[in-house]
Amino acid sequence: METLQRLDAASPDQCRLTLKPKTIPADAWRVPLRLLKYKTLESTNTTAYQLGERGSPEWTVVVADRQTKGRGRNKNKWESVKGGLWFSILLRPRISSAKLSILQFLAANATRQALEDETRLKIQLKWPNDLVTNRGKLGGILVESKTTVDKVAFAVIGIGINLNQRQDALPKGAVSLLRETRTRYERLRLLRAIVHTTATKLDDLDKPSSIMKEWWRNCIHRPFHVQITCHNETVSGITRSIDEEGTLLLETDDHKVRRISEGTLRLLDDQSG
Ligand code: BT5
Repeated sequence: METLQRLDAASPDQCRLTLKPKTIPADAWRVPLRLLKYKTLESTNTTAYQLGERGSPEWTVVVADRQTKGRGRNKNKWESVKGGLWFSILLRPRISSAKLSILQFLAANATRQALEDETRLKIQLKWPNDLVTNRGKLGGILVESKTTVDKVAFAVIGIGINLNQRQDALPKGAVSLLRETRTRYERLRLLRAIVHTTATKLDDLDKPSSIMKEWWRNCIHRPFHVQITCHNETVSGITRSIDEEGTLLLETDDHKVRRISEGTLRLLDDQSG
């Protein structure tokens, strides 16, 4: 509580607490969730990270109606107007920092499954961190962490889902659940489903191969013709598989196998392969 009041005082315009933090009993949420709900934040990941540094317990969840500095990977901007589901889960996983990359895939699996169960819409995954339908990008995941030597002090799983925004409020190439299903969704119900599914799947954190198998099974570009851009290099080919660290195996157009661990992937229209 005190921590939050200090956060509020630090930036009164950006950081307004709209609901008293409360711990919801484990039997209702499967985990002892502490849900902190804000009207406006710069980024739920930033607030969750600050709370992590100040010793907040795991399963502290920060949700905001809108974000003024929502972010994706590599300083990409994440459009976060009112109507979407923007939240971050603070975890303190007992894994080595080398295994952190798996959390992003686990969170993507959990989010995909929870949303599909709730909406009946077919949702797929796009490497490395996107949730998509066949018409565009529905959401994304951003995992940030604090590590000491090879241990993880805490990790923040940031999840952004376009929920009830109309098409004209969405960036280019994006879709919302409203647009895809013509139904409006209750934000906290979906949040709860995603947190619940994440908690269930976390039991398997030490089984990276089953996490990656599930991810690959639901991947939209398996095995399609894609283009991947990383820094100033662009390479195209067929995505053949993904390994236990989330590295993509690409069979390039000139039939070499490349292992790609970061980049932005685009599906090519021809879809050979
Ligand atoms: C992501 O980054 O897809 C991860 C996004 C994570 C957002 C959540 S919201 C809660 C938490 N707090 C934060 O500040 N972040 C997390 P990336 O793969 O880098 O994709 C970013 C790209 O997606 C942008 O460059 C745009 O092209 C596109 N984009 C931006 N906003 C979008 C939106 N609302 N819907 C779909 N695409 C979007």
